[in-house]
Amino acid sequence: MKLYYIPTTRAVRPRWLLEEIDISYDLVNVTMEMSRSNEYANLNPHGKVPVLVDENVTIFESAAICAYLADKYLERGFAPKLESSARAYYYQWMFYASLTLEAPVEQYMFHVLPDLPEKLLPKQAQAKVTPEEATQWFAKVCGPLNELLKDNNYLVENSFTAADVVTGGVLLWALKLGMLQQDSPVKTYLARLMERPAFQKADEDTYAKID
Ligand SMILES: N[C@@H](CCC(=O)N[C@@H](CS)C(=O)NCC(=O)O)C(=O)O
Repeated sequence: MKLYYIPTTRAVRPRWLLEEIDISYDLVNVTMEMSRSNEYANLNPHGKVPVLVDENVTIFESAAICAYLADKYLERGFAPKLESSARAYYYQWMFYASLTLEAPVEQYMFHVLPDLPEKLLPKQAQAKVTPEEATQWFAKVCGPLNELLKDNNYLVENSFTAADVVTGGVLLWALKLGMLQQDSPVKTYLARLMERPAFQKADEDTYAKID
């Protein structure tokens, strides 16, 4: 199994889950030059990370990779069983993290790191909202998370799943960008996730080298 990877990017999410599952994998460090090559376009037509290659499967999108891995190693308990109604909430938080929670964080990031390479989103669509607006937007979308995490340690049946990896990965960005200033159940939850040995193996302090 090969994970195409750049440190501190969304590629940290599947790496973290691979560490949780505790299987061996190869990490391929993708350079910007490599990500623009025709060869890499065969792996991900958008030239982005992460990509997972697992025998006959080549898959992009960080949340999809996490969902794929959690199901492939279902016996490790990182996804509810197919027949379980908890599966509905698992999907909810996976999609929420990728679509709803990440949007204001990405907009905020465009202000803090304006020179990050971005192959798809036109420049004028980046940082379209002010940092203050992004912060307010983020606070609103954190509402249901804060509510749930008042009484729970994890998102689905109070047990750690890939939905925590994807959500934690987005919150990690928010923390590193300085968006998580005030104490909240969400901040406590992230601190709990960051104590996990698998998280610590996948997380890196330094931002990816951009060439
Ligand atoms: N929705 C995709 C986003 C992938 C993505 O934008 N990856 C960034 C790193 S976080 C990237 O490769 N950027 C390089 C570029 O756009 O040139 C996912 O979650 O995998």
